[in-house]
Amino acid sequence: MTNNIVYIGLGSNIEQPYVQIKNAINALDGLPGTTVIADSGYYKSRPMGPKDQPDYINAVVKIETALEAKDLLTRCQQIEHRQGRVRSRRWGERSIDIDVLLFADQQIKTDKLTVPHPGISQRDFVYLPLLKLDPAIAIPGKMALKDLLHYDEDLVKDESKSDYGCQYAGDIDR
Ligand code: A4P
Ligand code: MG
Repeated sequence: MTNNIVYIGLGSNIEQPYVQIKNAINALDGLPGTTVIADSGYYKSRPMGPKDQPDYINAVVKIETALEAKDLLTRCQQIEHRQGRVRSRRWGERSIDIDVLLFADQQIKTDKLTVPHPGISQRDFVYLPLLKLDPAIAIPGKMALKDLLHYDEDLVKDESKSDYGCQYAGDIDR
């Protein structure tokens, strides 16, 4: 069986976001044939989309998995469901959102799954934690993420001083 390296994005802004993220990471680690190898730590940012909702906590994890992409997505949606995810308005508040950002070097476009996730290079709450885990990471079919962003590497090393909306918010104790 082939194991693939996969990056998963997590976000939460209601019902104890720090706990939601930590619980979702532990749930990912418990999936069949799957191990969480590294996490980015917590990141905090103002909401993208409607402003009348709480700030978000986000994180990215690097996992190794024997699951296929579509099965991993189904498992992620089951974890969302178990953690009380309710689909409300677009870009609205949620207890947990789990997105498959990158799946090895695969490029997938089906009704249910687009990989690489199309929002990576527009969302600082995704690319900052992703670059922290792997500053040289490449987007399959494109180029190095940091080149895609015209990204200043100093900001990755010291995001507490960044001008970006997204700030590092502590280690995940898991
Ligand atoms: N889907 C397709 N590709 C993927 C993929 N790579 N990973 C499909 C996960 N799902 C994928 O998902 C809708 C459908 O996308 C799924 O059925 C799946 O088949 P969803 O989780 O219900 O909704 P969504 O795509 O997450 O869209 P939503 O909820 O409108 O918004 P976003 O884009 O997730 O944004 N602000 C901050 N600061 N931090 C945040 O994390 N998140 C959102 C939600 C808004 N503002 C935010 C944040
Ligand atoms: Mg989602």
